[in-house]
Amino acid sequence: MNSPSSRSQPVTVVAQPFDFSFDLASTALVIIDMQRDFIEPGGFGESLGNDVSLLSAIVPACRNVLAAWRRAGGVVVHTREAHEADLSDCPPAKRDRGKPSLRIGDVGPMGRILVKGEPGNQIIAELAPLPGEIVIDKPGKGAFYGTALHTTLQQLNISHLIFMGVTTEVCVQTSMREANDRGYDGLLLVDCTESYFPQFKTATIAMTHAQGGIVGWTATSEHLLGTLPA
Ligand code: C5J
Repeated sequence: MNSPSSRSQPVTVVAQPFDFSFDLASTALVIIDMQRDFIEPGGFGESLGNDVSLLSAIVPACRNVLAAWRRAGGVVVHTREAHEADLSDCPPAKRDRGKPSLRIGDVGPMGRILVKGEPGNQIIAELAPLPGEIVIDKPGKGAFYGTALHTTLQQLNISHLIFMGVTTEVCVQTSMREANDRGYDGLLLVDCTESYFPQFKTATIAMTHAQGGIVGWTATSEHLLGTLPA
């Protein structure tokens, strides 16, 4: 990890709708819900009838960014969509929505669906959190709803967020919008996010950077990596 003094140079990423500038010391990499429940067969994603193989395609790109960000000494936040074992934080409306073959809390091949501590609720091995990295268990789609994320980021003087993860139009977009409303500048890495519906990913990217970046910025991981130490 680099020393804090080498982390204070502002850098600029080629992005849409215009360049995104950030200072590593005040920027966090936020990795949304790269958990087995969404990416591997037998989890929540598949129980809703989705083809989960689409999502695993982004893992190598996410891994590259995470490795480079760690080398640079940047703050890393991992989130998981995760409920208490007694489901006290899961409204019946959420549990019943979509009539999934396995509902939240039901026992599936990877343990109880979207329940804290279960095998399926763990972040995939390729992106597993390191000691000291922030892990946020979130009961909603957005990373700020019902969590300490905003307080934690404020304590670290973080003002800029770089987003990766799944799914683009659900938890990633919701989190970016929540961040935007709280005053953060957010950048979405387009090759490090995926949806079960390719057209929804395309639409989310477009609506994020439309109207002068009404939700935030979008860029490729290649452009971000070009700004980080090799
Ligand atoms: C969904 C998520 N799609 N992480 N969760 O239910 O996007």
